[in-house]
This record gives sequence, C-alpha cells and structure tokens, in this order.
Amino acid sequence: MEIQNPLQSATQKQKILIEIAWETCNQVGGIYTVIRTKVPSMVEKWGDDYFLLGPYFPQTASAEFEPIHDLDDSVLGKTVQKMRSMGYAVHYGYWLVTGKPRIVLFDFWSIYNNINALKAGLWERHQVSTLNTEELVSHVIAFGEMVRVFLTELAKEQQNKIDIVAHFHEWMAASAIPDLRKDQIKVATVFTTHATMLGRYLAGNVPNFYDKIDTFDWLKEARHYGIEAQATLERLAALQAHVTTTVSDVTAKECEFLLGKVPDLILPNGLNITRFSAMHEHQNLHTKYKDRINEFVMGHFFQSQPFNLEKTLYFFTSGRYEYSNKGYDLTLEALARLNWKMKQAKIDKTVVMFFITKQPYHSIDPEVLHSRAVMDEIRETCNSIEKQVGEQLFKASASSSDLQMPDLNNFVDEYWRLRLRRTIQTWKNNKRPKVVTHLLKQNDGITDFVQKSNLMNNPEDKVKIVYHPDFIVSTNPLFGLDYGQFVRGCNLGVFPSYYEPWGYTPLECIARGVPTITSDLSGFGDYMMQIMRDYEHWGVMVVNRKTQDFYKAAEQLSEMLLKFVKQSLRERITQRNRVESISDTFDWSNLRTYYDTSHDLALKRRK
Ligand code: 1S3
Repeated sequence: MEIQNPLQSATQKQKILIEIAWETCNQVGGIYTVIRTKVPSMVEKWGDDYFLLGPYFPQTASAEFEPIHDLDDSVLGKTVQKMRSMGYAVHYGYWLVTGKPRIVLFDFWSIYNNINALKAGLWERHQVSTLNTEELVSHVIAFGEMVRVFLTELAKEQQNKIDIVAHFHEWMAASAIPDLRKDQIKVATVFTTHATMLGRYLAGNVPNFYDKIDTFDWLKEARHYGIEAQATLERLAALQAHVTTTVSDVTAKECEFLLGKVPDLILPNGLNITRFSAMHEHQNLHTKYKDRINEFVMGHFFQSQPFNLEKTLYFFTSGRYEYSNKGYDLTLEALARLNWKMKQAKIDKTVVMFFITKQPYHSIDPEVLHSRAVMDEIRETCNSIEKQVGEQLFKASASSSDLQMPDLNNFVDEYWRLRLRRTIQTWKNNKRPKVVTHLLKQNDGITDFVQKSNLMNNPEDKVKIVYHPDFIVSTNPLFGLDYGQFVRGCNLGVFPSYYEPWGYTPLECIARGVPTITSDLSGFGDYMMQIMRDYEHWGVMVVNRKTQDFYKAAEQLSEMLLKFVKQSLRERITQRNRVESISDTFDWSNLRTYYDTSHDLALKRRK
C-alpha cells in the first residue's frame, strides 16, 4: 500500500519526485552526505511519492539495501517490472538509512556490452567526444542510459496523469538529460552541480584561479586536463535542464564562466541536526571524548615529552587529500607561526593539531601502535591496583581500632608494583614522538612541510602535529572513536579551504558544538557571512582568502588560532554553547525549502 503524500489535496494532480545521484547508496564523498541526510526531510514532505535512483554495487548494496521481492502495482513497481522485461538488471528496494526511502539501483554492467554504441549515440546526437576517457565515464554513460530508459518508461506509463520531477546531482548522474530533452519526455528536470570538473582542476593548478575565472576557454582547458567528456556532459546538463542549481555563490561563479550558465537557484547544504534537551549534555560528551583523545596523546607523546593535559587544546582538520584546495598548506604555515608566537609569548599551553585525511600507506606505524598498547597496559595495571587498594582499605578501615589513616602503599602487593614499574620503564624513551601515525608509501606535502619548517614535535614545540593519513572509524585502534565522537572531543576545527564548493566539515563541527574556522572561498563560509553578520560571536571564524595573498591569510589564521589559545576554559565553554545553539539553522527542515522552490520552478517551466 502506498502512503499518500500528506501535503497533497485530493483535487491536486499527483506529483512525484525522483532524485538521481551516483552516490545514492554509494558513498564516495560529500554528495552522499547531502542525499542521505536530506532523506528524512524529503520523506516528510513527499511520503511515498519520493524515491531515488543510483548505481548498483553489490558490496555497498549488501550493507545499505533491502530488496523488495514482490513488485507492487505502484508507478515505481510497474516501471521496474517493465525494465526487467526489457532485459535490464534493475534492483528495487529500500535504502537502509533514516527515512527508509524506496530506491532503484541500476546494474550498468547489464548493458555494458553496448557501451560503444551508447558513446557513438552521444557523439551523433550531442557531440560529446568520449575518446580516450577514463573508465568512470563509460560507467556513468551506461548508468545514464538506464536512467533515461527508466524515466522514459515511467512517463509513458503515466501518460501525463502524474507530474514527474527528476532531480539530477552532479554530471555523473546527469548524462540522460540531453536525450530526455531532445526526445521531449514529460519530465521536469533539475540539475545540481556540487563542484565543476574544470573548477577543481584549474583551482588546484592555476595560481590566482579566482582572479582569472572569466578568462578561460573551457574546451581548451578541458582538453588540456584530459576531461573533455566530463566537462561537456556537465555543460550540457547545466544548459539543458529546466532548472540549474548549485550549492553556493562560490560555485555559481564557476557555473557562469566554466559551464556558460548562471544558475537559476542556490541550494545550500544542510544536515540532520539532533539537539539535546539539556545544554550540559553536549559539554559532557565533549569531556568524555576528549578523555579518549587524551589517552592517545599520552601514549603518543608522554613516553618522552609529558605535558599538562589540563592545558592542552586539540585542533583538527580533515577531508580528502587535496593539499592546497583544502587549505592544508595554509594551515601548516599558520601553525608554524603559532608555534613561534606561543614560544615568544611563553604561553603555558600545548596545541596538538590532527591532520585527518587519506593517503596511501603500508600499515599503522608499529611503534605508534605499540606505544598505544602500552598505554592500555598501564591503564589496566592501574585499574587492578586501584581495585586491590580499595578492597584492602575497606577491610582495614572496618577492622581498625584507631582513627589513623593506614599507609596505602602497604596494600599494593609486590607483583603489581613491579609490573607497573617494568611497563613504565620499557615505555619511557628519549625519542621524538612521530608526526605520522602510519607508514606512508611516499612523502607528501604535509611531511615535506613539517620537515622543512622543523615542526617535528621537538620538546620545546608548543604546537605538536599528529598526521593520521586515514579517515577515522570506530574500529580504529589508535583512538577507538568514530569520526563524530572524535570531532566532539576536539576544541577547534580548522578548514581554511581555497577550493570548496560547500564544505561539510565546519558544519559537522557546529552540529557538535565545536567552534570552527572556514574561509570566504568555501561555499559554507560565504553563506555564513551572508546570513549571520556576527558569525564570530557564534564561534565561526572566516579566513579572508578572497582578497589576501597566501602569506597574509596565513598570518590572519595564526592570529585567530592564537586568540583561541588565549581563551580561558570558561570562555571556551560559553563559545561551545553558542556554536551549538546556531546548529538548527542548518537543519534540513529549514533548508529543504530551497529544494522545494527548484522543483516548483522546474514544473512551471516544463509546462
Ligand atoms: C562536493 O564534494 P567534494 O568534497 O568533492 O560536494 C559536497 C556536497 O555538496 C560539497 O560539500 C563539497 O565542497 C564538494 O567538494
């Protein structure tokens, strides 16, 4: 049985909304977060008239997909049935995420033997050249063909009885748009680009990219970087969809100059925010997870460099390894300056900065792992001693006839005393704590910088670096935390990106009550500056990368960090409460309306 869309009156024509993304049930990057976190809010509005299309990958599907075996006679069920009868491998079921929407996953391998004909068709009908492209382009084209067939059959089946909106995310999902328009299929199309292919390449390779953005010849550049097919597909989608949108004003500029289309609308990204009823709860969680990070830090540093954990702050950055685009270069430069400034000012605090990203490595460094294991051993030994002392003290107190406090040393037996001493003795050394927690396959920008600037965890350094070249998951033996818990345990997130269409990382901090630094070249930072003039008061700092050069921006960032370091504990607690209190602004229940507008507009334009 289908649930009727709660917002639709009996007299209105039925509408259905289909979102199409390469990252439906297939996590690659940020688009997965957009689609997945938005589901509850979409289901709330659309009920069963909302579903998603994506590619079928058996491994991810086994974890996130529950098949529906009996095909119902809903529009969706009938179209799936039709496609199967035409010989396509189509999987129909539920996406096992909050909101549990129905999804259709296309096994593009089922038509892959036809890929050359599909490519020839793209060239003949739309002049898309797919010569010498990477394998992904072929996958995307085969997937796009199945999307096209599905939407065409769905529209035929409905014979205009239902209004259909198809919302395509990113070029990888949008190769069907040109054919749908050319064939005049009765579907209202929305295209959202979350970054442009050319923008990503140019920003990473051309100095002062933003100053030159209006001067590039898109085709020449696309050929130069070997991405002609991707850039052409992206351009066609943007130019031919009924409504073209992007995630921020920053990317809107790319659309204008690199895709030849000023977007119709901006759709900012949100999250599914869960807030606690009592303020102190998120503070308690911060303390709990900071304690866990403390354990790692003790294991990693204290064997040669103990410092006061009460006066230690944890900063972090995270994301894909795009050294300049994500602002790792700027962050490192600012940290080197902060280190110098803290030493000069004799500030009695330590900053531990975590770089969390993904780079090829052989394994976790055995020394780092061993140190962490010894820490656990020390903890266990202390727990045993504590238990022994507690019990003996209890017995001695109950049976004692005088009021003297007994000597607690007498309660620890020789075995535990020696075991503790031996463990600590073998652990302590004079080695400098490692910067990288893993054995990297090769040096990279981060390791080169710390060596060159001697930001190498020297005893006198106030800023210590931990470079963890893997994303954090709960099974990780070094932290034993999942990413969200790790974020909560930190004091500050640092994300001064150079190229960042939106950027979820600062938002993930806000959602967990952690102050954050972003940049005015990131979509999120730019949005924040537009909606909240006093953003700094609310715990969001924005580095000016638009009008300052690299070194001025690094100086500004180092001053921001220094100001943060100088805050008192009380000030930090207040700031955490403030950050947490603005998190609702980014809940999808508030941001979905931008999507609603795009769907209404597409339907109007289709008529
Ligand atoms: C893109 O993912 P990325 O990390 O490749 O889309 C994300 C969702 O819109 C966005 O947050 C990010 O900035 C883009 O770069």
